[in-house]
Amino acid sequence: MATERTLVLVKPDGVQRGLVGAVLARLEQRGLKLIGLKLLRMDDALARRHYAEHVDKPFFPGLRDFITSGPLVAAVFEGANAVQLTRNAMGATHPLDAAPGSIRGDFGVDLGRNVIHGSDSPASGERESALFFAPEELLDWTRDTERWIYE
Ligand code: IDP
Ligand code: MG
Repeated sequence: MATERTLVLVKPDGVQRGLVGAVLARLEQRGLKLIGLKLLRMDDALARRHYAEHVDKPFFPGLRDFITSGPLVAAVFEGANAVQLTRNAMGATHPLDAAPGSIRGDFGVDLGRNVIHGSDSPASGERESALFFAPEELLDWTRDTERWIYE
């Protein structure tokens, strides 16, 4: 099984609403391994790089204003199938379509306030992790519970 990395952001709405612990707990409890974590505020340049696929879309100015509006939490989780596991835990992009039990399905109601970002592919996970973290900020550590999470 291929080990993947995914970049997770608890967006400014999640930080403002005190949901950082609740959001990260779900991924941690699922069995994903945390290898990087920080609180930061995105600037316009980082927003444009992170959301490169969306910069020309009509909703980008609103998305940029929101994502740069205050602190967010950036985390990198690692594990087999980390990208898909995280996307499933997040739920659909619009909280209205997100299943109950998913993060967006439990904590959000509005498309532009959907609490969490997670990378959409292993390649995006690598690219986005490198935007937010220097190589030495992503820790290579041995988790002692590994054999109770993977057969
Ligand atoms: P994702 O976050 O589920 O990967 P994307 O399509 O990559 O969804 O969109 C990135 C983010 O841009 C969404 O999470 C949402 O916050 C915002 N967004 C996407 N589409 C719209 C829209 O039509 N109006 C406003 N915001 C949008
Ligand atoms: Mg996306």
